[in-house]
Amino acid sequence: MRESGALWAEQALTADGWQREVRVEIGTDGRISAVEPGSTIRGRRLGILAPAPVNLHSHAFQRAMAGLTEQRGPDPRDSFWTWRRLMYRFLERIGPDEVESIAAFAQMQMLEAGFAAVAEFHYLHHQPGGAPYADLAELSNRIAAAASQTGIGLTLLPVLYRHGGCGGKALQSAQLRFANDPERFARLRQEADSAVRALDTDACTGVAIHSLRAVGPEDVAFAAALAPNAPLHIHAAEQTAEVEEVEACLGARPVEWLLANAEVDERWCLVHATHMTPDETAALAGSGAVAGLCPITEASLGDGIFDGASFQAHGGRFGVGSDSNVRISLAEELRTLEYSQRLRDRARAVLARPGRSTGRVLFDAAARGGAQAAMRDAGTLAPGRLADLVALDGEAADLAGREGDALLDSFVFSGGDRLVTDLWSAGRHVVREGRHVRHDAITRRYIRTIGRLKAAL
Ligand code: NGQ
Ligand code: ZN
Repeated sequence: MRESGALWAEQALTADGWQREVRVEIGTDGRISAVEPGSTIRGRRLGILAPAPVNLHSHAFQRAMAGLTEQRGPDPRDSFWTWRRLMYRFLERIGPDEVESIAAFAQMQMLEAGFAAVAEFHYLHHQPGGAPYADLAELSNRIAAAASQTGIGLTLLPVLYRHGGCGGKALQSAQLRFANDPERFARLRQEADSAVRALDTDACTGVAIHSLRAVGPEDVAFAAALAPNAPLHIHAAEQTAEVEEVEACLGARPVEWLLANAEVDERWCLVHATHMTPDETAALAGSGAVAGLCPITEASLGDGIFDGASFQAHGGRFGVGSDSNVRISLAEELRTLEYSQRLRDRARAVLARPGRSTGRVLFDAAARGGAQAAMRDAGTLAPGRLADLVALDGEAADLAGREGDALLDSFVFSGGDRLVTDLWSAGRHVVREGRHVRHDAITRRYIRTIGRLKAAL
């Protein structure tokens, strides 16, 4: 899928801002080798070219239950926790083939939406009942196999999960598939890393801690030491009940506890960070860590609203993730984030800055924050960086007459996914004319998988 050679774009968002008539050269190593504004047309002609962000948080398998959790159950109040029960029940039916097929489909949709890469927060490790597969890293390997079919840039995050709740609570039966002691987790991670290394050189393996509910305080230090230079992700402060549970157990709120007890720095991504006090917001922003926002899922699950305005005022870094994959759309993640701020503050253009429109601020943050969270040498269109590039249709009515930042505003707030024509992930040209190069085969296999899952219900 790798394609070296020249691209030419009418307008491109480069490291030096918007430029016109830009020739971009992709080297055989999947990196950008030249960026030359004001060039005559040569190579593949494109409309608008921009760095393609990383999707910094995904649970691929959840894509297959999209649309199946929107009824009211017997509980008086449907919630994140009732959704989680359904998710656990769905999980019981998922084996290696399903993981691979669903992950390939989800990754394909990510690429078609304009994401070049994904940080897969992977916690489904074992067979139903908890016995390991013959190959301990079987399901991690299936995520890697999906990435080799789709060409997405993979940062695999095997997840450490030990307990059913704070204070070492027993695992529920569905959670047995997630659980490892530290020794086995280290082995699993290493085996998964071999599969990831067999992909292209831009792929990498990090570490994740499911949450402060699912591990003990000592496990946080263990996970951080396991791969000291790799990305480190954790779910934190998504639900108020979670904040209360952690506070009761550890004597501090999740983000507060992490900032005081773990060396939270640039390698960390705190996923959600929805419920923070003003002090936590300022301190997390100052740590250099990325807040991993998943606005569509956070809305879907009724989590609450991240305080983007104040996090941004403190210089906080953030990116976006599709998390539950109920809907896979870069533009819609960014739009949902901004709209949540507007609805709360009864204001407009909340995340815009002087001289930078809302769409531009959101897009820049997602590109830089996502690359940092995935430790991917991307996020800006400049020589030497990975060729993670998204092209938008310069002929589309939604972009007619638009220039510079207004192009991104029209992408985020108006045109959305249908504007994506091409996508390169580390030089792999995987989306052409709006479709993934293996769209039909991956889709057919996914539909067969869903058919099997339905028959088993
Ligand atoms: C997950 N998802 O691990 O898939 C979680 C739900 C939990 C989100 N937090 C389970 N969106 O947090 O315990
Ligand atoms: Zn998650």
